[in-house]
Amino acid sequence: TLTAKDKQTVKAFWAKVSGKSRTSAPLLMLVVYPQTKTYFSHWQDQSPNSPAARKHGKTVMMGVGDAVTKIDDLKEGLKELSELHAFTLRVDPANFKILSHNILVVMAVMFPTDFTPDVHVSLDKFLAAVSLALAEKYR
Ligand code: HNI
Repeated sequence: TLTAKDKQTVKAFWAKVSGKSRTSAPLLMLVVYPQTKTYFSHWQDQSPNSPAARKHGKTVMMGVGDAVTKIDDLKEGLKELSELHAFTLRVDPANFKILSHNILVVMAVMFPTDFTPDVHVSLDKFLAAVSLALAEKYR
């Protein structure tokens, strides 16, 4: 579970980096884990750098930012987003782990100074909690 210190660490880190790293993690996911592209077959341009991919990357990272504001009750806060991914989009929840990993990698590379061991641990825990909340409606 996320401690008060984890929450504080995640909020402070996100406040610093949000806006500067809008699309990179979802794009990296499409490149490094090409199987995740199956969910985006409706895009005309399948390259990870296409306008649709960039726009979606931004949407997802805004979603993570929104989750930061709901950090005290992620299950309730992400209920509708979970329903969307479970029933409408039918995204395999294993992909949430893949995306979380890519977010950590991108943050570590882009913000090596701010990405301290404390931030690494707290952000990892937060993303796991977000993934769990998003997977909530699958059962
Ligand atoms: Ni996800 C749409 C947030 C992980 C596939 N996703 C969204 C939207 C948000 C969002 C916000 C837009 C909702 C709307 O239109 O109302 N997605 C998130 C978050 C995570 C996540 C916060 C995890 C941290 N999504 C994933 C993963 C996949 C994924 C891992 C697949 C690999 N998402 C989608 C697809 C859509 C989507 C597909 C619809 C896109 C479209 O073009 O219609």
